Amino acid sequence: MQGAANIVHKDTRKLKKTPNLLDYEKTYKTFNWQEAESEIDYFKDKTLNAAYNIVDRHAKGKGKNKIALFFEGQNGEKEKHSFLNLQKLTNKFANVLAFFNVKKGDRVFIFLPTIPERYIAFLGILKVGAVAGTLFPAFQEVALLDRLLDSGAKIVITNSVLYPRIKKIWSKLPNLEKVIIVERGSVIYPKDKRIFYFNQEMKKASPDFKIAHMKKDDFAYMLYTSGTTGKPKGVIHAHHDILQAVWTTKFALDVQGDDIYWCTADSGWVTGVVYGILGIWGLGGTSVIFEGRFSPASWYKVIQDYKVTIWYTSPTAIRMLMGSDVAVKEFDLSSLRFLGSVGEPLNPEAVWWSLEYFGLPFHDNWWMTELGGICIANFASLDIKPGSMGKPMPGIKAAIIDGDGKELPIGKEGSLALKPETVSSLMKTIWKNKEKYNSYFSYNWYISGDRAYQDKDGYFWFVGRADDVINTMGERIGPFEVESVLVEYPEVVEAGVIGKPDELRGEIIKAFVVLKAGVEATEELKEKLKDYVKKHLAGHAYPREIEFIDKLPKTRSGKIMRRVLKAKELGLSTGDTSTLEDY
Ligand code: 6R9
Repeated sequence: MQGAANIVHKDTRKLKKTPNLLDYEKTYKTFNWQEAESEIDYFKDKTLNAAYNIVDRHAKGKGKNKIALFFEGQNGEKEKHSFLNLQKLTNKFANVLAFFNVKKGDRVFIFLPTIPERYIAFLGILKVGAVAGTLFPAFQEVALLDRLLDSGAKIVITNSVLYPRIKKIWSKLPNLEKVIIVERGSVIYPKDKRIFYFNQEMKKASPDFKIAHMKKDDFAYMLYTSGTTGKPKGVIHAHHDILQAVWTTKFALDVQGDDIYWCTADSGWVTGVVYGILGIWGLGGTSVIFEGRFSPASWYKVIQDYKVTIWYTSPTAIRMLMGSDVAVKEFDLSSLRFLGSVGEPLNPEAVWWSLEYFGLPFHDNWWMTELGGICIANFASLDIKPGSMGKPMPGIKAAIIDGDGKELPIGKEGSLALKPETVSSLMKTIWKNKEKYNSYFSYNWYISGDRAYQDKDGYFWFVGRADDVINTMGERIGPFEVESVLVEYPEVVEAGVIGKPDELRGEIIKAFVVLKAGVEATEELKEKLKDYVKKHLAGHAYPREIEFIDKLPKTRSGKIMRRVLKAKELGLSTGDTSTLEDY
């Protein structure tokens, strides 16, 4: 592999392994999702279960003793589970849920750090046919209440450290019947008849379970995601969505038989679900799960100790590694053979840096929670144009369109859209919000909300979001969610929140805050407001910058014009302000 001019050229004969997808053009022309079905298993009655594909089918055959999961805890404790073992544990947990009367379609949420129980719980939920919801451990009561109330979650699985946040809001959650506390680490036993303990229940449960037979489009998991307005929306994915997860893990992440794979994403994020659970185990691969905190040394050590070959991470993490003094040379990272990145634009420097330091380039890829799997990618066999998201996954039709749904010519910037019927893992609905679901589609296209263009060689280039959604450290945050929490603070009248470009984090959250008359605008108050958002919404969704202003720009109908705030912040023209209230 060599970097010449602006392209990373690949010679596939020189790669450590021949890529699964060797001839992109040919495969793109011939691939179809019907034939691709051979990669997943159905029951005799033509139903399926994603968890059967993820665990049970591998636990049956020759690979039953293969390690599915290597776990390293925050205190260095180590654990490993074969597929056979994972089958027993997930069956047991499915029995626990069945005993608690969890039925097909019930929502069960997981609020845990990166520990094996999180994965066991997720798969147990799928096995009973319930809908699994995942939550970031950074969530505080506002974020939790929004999600647990809207979804009507029946059971939450958490631990003693996180449980107090649930306790605070439980009285507002009429559907929440029980909480299961995982004992790993320290455990407090609150006196409450509605609380149960993971290991205690698992001990009583049988390792045999009759897995639920699900229809293709029956719901499997849900994830809340942010838009410009309103509360987060519950994106629903089905059991059959495993098909795209498996094929993209094969093609876009190039996972093969004996690879050791590490997806660093938290399962509160769609990447952690699809590529931390569905894809890798759907293929029968070995995955590393690391609970420890991020630091360049701790991450390099994971790669070294577990001889990680495939590493899927995000641009902010890569930039933090680039900015650190910890020399890559101090570690033996020679096991690595393929690097992937997702979540936000991967700047070209990051690709050149990784080529220099790891001898391998990062492969950027693009998709969204709603899409359920990678849709555009830099593939192992293709040259990389650093800064580009790559080409469409075989099976998927992507295009740049104008406002009338017409495809734009090469080089023209427009709306990045996909033909919905070609995205096998496309969301099935938005929970209790059909109107929102319908709003994603027009002129027979799925509209991503991203602006992009395609070059003459078919590579897609990201330009920006078409809406006000903020992408900080790869995480989508709706300005409205942050504004809502800020205005709860007694001294605040109103707030407008934008994403401000940031070299490390992609964007940071910046809040413009209007204070009540007579309140002094101090630095101390800024810190208090930051803390307030951290404590009530989520540890990572707080405004790193706050500016006090007298008045927010608003439309005549009273909507905050975040576009104007942003333009002002960046020193750009404010554009058309004819709908603006006198400003
Ligand atoms: C998987 C995931 C989706 C939004 C998406 C876009 C941004 C994702 C990107 C990227 C530039 C990439 N995004 N990948 N932007 N280059 N390679 O990230 O899902 O959290 O739903 O976010 O993230 O704006 O529309 P999700």
